[in-house]
Amino acid sequence: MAINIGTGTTNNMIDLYTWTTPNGRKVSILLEELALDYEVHAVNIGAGEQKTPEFLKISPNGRIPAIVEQETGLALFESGAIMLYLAEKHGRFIPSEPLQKARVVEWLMWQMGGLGPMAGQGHHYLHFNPGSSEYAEERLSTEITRLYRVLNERLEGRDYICDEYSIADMACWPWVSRYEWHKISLDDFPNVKAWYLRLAARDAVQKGYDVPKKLVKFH
Ligand SMILES: N[C@@H](CCC(=O)N[C@@H](CS)C(=O)NCC(=O)O)C(=O)O
Repeated sequence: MAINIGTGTTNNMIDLYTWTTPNGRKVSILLEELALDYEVHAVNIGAGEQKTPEFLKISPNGRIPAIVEQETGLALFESGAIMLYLAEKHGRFIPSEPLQKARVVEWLMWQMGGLGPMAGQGHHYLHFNPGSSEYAEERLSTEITRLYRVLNERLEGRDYICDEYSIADMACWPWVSRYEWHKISLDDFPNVKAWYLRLAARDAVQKGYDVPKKLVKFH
């Protein structure tokens, strides 16, 4: 994999290292919403490309997503950190007013520390390896259902998770898009369902969801 480590140039291209997973899609959806120039580098996590010494130079935790911003030379991993950086830099999808901003960060952290890790483990036990651990299935299913309930309650009377469409919505949406893997019926969570369809109707969400388009490397 060719890693293009930024050195600080006039080139405002962002290199996005990603795969067809919720954490990757969070960032491609934001890049689409911000209408930024970015080049997609598919990192096949099934083939272990995320653990190569070259990739670890920009993502030392050995996971996607990561970006390299050519203009500044910044290499950044952790989807939440990437989203905060890009949203703040471009002054969009995160409020500047501290109290409102805290609310967006709160729900972003809820996704990073709750929905993402629990649903991610759920993919292993509920979707890919059902029957391998009754205990894990029961525990994850209970917790994931609880998290959908929390989101459903938050969305009561709201179009978006916070006052306006924000990175909190973009962070949660690709996880909820795997509701079938979570053995969740969105009909049981009507506010989540309405929000899910509201975001699905956005062009940027559809485009960002579709990254990388092909399951082959394209540098
Ligand atoms: N907290 C990290 C989690 C990243 C993560 O778990 N990425 C997964 C794909 S969604 C990955 O790269 N898995 C490959 C592996 O575990 O080796 C983030 O939000 O960026």
